[in-house]
Amino acid sequence: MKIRAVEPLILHMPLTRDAIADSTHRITHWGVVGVRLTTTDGREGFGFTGTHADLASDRLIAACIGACYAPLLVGEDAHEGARLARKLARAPALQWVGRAGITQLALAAVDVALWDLRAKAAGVPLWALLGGPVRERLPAYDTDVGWLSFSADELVARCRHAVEADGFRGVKVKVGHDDPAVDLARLEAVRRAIGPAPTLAIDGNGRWDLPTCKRFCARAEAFDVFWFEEPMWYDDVASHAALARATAIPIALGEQLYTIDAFQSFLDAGAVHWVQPDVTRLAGVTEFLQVADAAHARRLPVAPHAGDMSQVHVHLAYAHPAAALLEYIPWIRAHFVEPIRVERGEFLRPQQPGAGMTPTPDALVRFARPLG
Ligand code: 0YR
Ligand code: MG
Repeated sequence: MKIRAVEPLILHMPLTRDAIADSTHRITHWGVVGVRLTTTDGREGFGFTGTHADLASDRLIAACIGACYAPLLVGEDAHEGARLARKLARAPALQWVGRAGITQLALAAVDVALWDLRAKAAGVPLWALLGGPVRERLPAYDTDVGWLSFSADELVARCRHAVEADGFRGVKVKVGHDDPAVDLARLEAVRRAIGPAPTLAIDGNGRWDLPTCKRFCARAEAFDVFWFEEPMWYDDVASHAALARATAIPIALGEQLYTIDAFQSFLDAGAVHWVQPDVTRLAGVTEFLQVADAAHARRLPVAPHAGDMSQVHVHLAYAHPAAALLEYIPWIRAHFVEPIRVERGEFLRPQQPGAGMTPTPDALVRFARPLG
């Protein structure tokens, strides 16, 4: 299964609503930026990272794939997964300029595409190639009901609908207003509306500082918060460790961490309880599995972050024993050959061979943006 061609791709897929915001970002499209690998025996493997559809930086990721990773891949046998992963991750020139940011997002996409090729060649879904399933059911939690851009009334109505009508066992609500009292009032209203049983997680997207988080958590504990995700700046291990000691609310993070080393720092410091690796920001499936194993070794649960809108993570979560639940955001599912599906609050297990990242032929044309 020799790699013949490496073709970078930029797809900008519109959200299923006009725009959404968290404490830090406001977006209208999801950026699906990555690669199509073609083999000499005619197979195609797809892998993508996830972005906020900023064309200028998306072009840097695509250019990195085309200029830096393609020469390392062409002519290689895609079956030699471990050797290739090491070759890509340790390429001297890229090690010098990379290990995070643009180069790592590019590597994530390439690694996923290689796994996609291998699963397709084996004729099985990725979860089966990885030895799964390890579980019968995979609960979903709904992120798409909790945006900061929703009014309090809309937020409450959507959360109630998610648990009462759609059968989700949990929701996630964004926090991070300038005045945390606004968030406390929104949380109180959501908890009152959904009742005591559903899980209620919150996500700060890194906006607040330690004193703000300590005061906020002392009051938020009354609403039985399932986890507080990215309460503070993404790389700040010491502050997260301090907050973890100060509050009964579990800490979740990982969507902005690029390496297993970064995860180890948080794990060593006792600064994270819910581990949230993202296959689109780590070095793909390869490093995702390493992080999930590291979490598992500490008996900590994994809840992957959906930079891939869970198209790949649904496979990984069905195959890894530490993965306890998975984020659901349905914006772009319709544009993949096998869309993720949630019924009565649980992800269905994918059935088609591959890693789940093959866009529909229509999506490949309709959402393509020029590479330069
Ligand atoms: C929108 N999920 C997240 C989205 C999401 C962000 O900016 O990208 O909220 O990545 O935090 O848990
Ligand atoms: Mg988040």
